[in-house]
Amino acid sequence: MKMNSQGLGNFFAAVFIFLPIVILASCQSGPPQISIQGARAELSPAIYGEAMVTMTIGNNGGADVLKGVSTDIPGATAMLHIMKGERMTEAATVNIPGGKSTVFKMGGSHIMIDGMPRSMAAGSTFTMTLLFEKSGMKQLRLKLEKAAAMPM
Ligand SMILES: [Cu+2]
Repeated sequence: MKMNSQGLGNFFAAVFIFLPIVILASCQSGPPQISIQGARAELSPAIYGEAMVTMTIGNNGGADVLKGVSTDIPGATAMLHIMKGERMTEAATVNIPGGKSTVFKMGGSHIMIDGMPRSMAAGSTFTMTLLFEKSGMKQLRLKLEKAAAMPM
């Protein structure tokens, strides 16, 4: 490939600008770099006033721990749930390892909201706060979705 001197200069400029970004993005130690994608709140098909929140928590930095969840819904309680065999059980914390994504989903770790008032229905919005040991608080604005399907 033939490059004039200006093209070569641009090439090196690009390398020096992007190299530090690439190094940061692939770093698995040091401070966590938390990003939350695809967060969804779905009403329970079975239990009134209950909803499940699912999402993917990406982390391009060092390990972190999700140690608490809360909402601004009056009277409601939010909690971390993990699966113990076939049953959901409350957990005090969920580890968020570095350099990978942690998926919160039905049948795995997820967030459960209980005791929502009648005013909260499909289409209602609320704020969910996630508290990380190292990354501090992250807030998400979520909309309640209808239950996907009735369980058998
Ligand atoms: Cu649950």
